Amino acid sequence: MPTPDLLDAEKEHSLVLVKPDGFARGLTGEVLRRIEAKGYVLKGLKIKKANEELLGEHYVEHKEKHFFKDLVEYMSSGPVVAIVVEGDRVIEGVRSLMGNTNPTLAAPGTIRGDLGRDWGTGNVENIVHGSDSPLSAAREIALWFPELTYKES
Ligand code: D4T
Repeated sequence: MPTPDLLDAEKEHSLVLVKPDGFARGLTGEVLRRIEAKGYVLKGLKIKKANEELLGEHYVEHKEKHFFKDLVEYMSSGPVVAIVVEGDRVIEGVRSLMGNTNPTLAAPGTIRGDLGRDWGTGNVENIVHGSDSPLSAAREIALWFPELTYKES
């Protein structure tokens, strides 16, 4: 069995997803380019077709929301690219790069503002996800990258 990759527990990480719309539109490279150009470091990267179980865990805070079923359907409609990103204040930094959740309202200059729009599907197709807190990041990295473990530096 291969040795698991190690993450430095002293450093901050965010779990980023290029969502099915972003992947299908060929925007994975553009998302990665912006994250790397900002100076963050990629520590894990994979293409994965998420199932309902994984997405139920990932979006556990939204389980009771009216949009949950449609959200899971959209997120499982095609492959996503899951990325572990490292850097000081990377969680805030990635969310700043992403912009407002609603791509119609997201500011120009952000990923969602420059590349996203409402496609009339009824879903918020907003290209990317980024963890919203250190606690969420740890939970989400464990879900999407169970093979990654933390080392103390
Ligand atoms: P994620 O979690 O995907 O990075 O998005 P945000 O952090 O920007 O936004 P969120 O948690 O509030 O929403 C999660 C996810 O649900 C979709 N959504 C959201 C939706 O389909 N309808 C809605 O009304 C809202 C608020 C979009 C993102």
